[in-house]
Amino acid sequence: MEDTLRRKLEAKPLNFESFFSEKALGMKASEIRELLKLVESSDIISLAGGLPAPETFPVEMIKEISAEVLEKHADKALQYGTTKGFTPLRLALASWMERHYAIPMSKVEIMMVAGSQQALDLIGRTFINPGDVVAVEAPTYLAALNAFGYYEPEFLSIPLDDDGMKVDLLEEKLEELEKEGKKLKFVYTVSTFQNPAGVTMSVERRKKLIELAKEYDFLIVEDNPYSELRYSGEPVPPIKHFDDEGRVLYLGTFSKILSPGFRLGWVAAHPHFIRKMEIAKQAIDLCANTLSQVIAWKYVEEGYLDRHIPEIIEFYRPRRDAMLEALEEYMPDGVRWTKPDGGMFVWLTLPEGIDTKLMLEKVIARGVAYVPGEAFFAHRDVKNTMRLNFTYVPEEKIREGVRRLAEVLKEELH
Ligand code: PMP
Ligand code: G9A
Repeated sequence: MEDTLRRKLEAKPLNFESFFSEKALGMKASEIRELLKLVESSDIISLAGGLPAPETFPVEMIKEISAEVLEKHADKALQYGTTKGFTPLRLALASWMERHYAIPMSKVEIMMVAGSQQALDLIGRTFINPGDVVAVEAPTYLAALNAFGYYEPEFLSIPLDDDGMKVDLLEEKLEELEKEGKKLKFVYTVSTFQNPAGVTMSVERRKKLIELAKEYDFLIVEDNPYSELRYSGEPVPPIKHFDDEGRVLYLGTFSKILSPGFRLGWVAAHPHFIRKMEIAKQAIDLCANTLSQVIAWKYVEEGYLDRHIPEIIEFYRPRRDAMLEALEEYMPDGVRWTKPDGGMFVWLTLPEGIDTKLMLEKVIARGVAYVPGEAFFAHRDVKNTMRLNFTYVPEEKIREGVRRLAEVLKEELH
C-alpha cells in the first residue's frame, strides 16, 4: 500500500490545477478544520475547534434507543428515505419547536439535512446568484462564509456588539443599497450565543430585523445551533417566532444536543422554499442518514432530548465560568472579551497591532490552540481578535490554557 502511494507521488506530476473547475480553484480550506487536524493528534490544550465534550454524548440513551430501533424499525432505518426526511421525526420536531419556541410549525415546513452545514450550502445553491448581496455579521461563522462564498455573493459585513448584530447599521446600509439600485437577498445571523462572538441578539433587534425584512423585501437565515445551551439569563425567542410571512429560514441541528456524529440537522421554512431546497438536495445525497433520523425521532418523541438538555447545561456551565474567571485573572490590560450566557465561545479583542494569526505559532509552541479571528470576517480586515472554545477541555485545562495564552500576550505587548 505504502509502496503504491510512493510510486504515484514520485511519478511525473500531472498538471493537477489544470483539471479543476474555476469554482474549485477558488475554494478555501476552513481554518478550523485545518487546526483540528493539527490538534487532534497531540496533547495541545485545544481552545480552538467548536467541539462538544464527548462526556455529554448520551451513550446509554443511544444504545437503548438504537436497540429498539433495530428491533422494531429496521425496515425504515436501514432503507433509503424520502429527501425531505423521515416523517415521524419531522412531525416530532414541528411539535418540539411549537412547544419550545411558540412557533406554529407543520411537517411540510421541515426538511432534514446532513447537519446544518448542509443547509448552508443548500441555501447558497437555492438563493444566491453571483453578485447578490448577502449581509453577514462581522464576525460570523466562517464555514457559512465558505459555503455561501462558493456561489459568489457580495458580502455586506454588519458589526456586532453585546446585543448582537447592529441592526441600525444594517438599516443605514439598506438605504445606501436602495440608492445604488441594489437589493439585499438575505441576512445570515447566528442569533443566539453567536459563533464566534458568543453574543445574543436582543429581542428589540429581532423585531426590528423582521420589520426591515418586510420593508426592504429580503429573507433572514437564522442559524440556531446553540440556543438550548443556556447557562444564565432568560431565554429569548428565535427570530422565526416573530415571522408571520415565511421570510425566515430557520436552521436547527442535533450536533450540540445529541451528537455531531449523527450529522443531522433541519431547515424550517415556508413550504415553497423547502420544495426548492428539496430538489437541490435530491442531487446531492438523495436523503439524510436514515438510521440517524429514526434514532433521533425516538430521542425527541419520547422525551429523551428534554431530559438530556439540562444535563449538558450543568456539564458546560462550570467550563464557561472557569474560562471567564481565568480571563479575569490572567489577561493583561487592554484585552476585552465577551461574557456569553450560553453556547460554546468567548471572543477576545486584543490591542491594535497584534496579529493573532502570526501569534498562533508561539501559542501552539506553549501547547495551546485558539482560532485567529481574521477568518470570521467576510473581508478578512480585522487582525487582533481570536475565538476561544470552553466546551471541549476540562476546567483545569481551560485555566492552564488561558494562563499560557496570557503569558504569550504579555510578551507580545512588551
Ligand atoms: N452553523 C453554526 C453557527 C455552527 O457553529 C455550526 C457548527 N459548529 C454549524 C452551523 C454546522 O453544524 P452541523 O453541520 O454539525 O449541524
Ligand atoms: O468544523 C467543525 O468541526 C465544526 C466546528 C465548528 C466551529 O468550530 O465553529
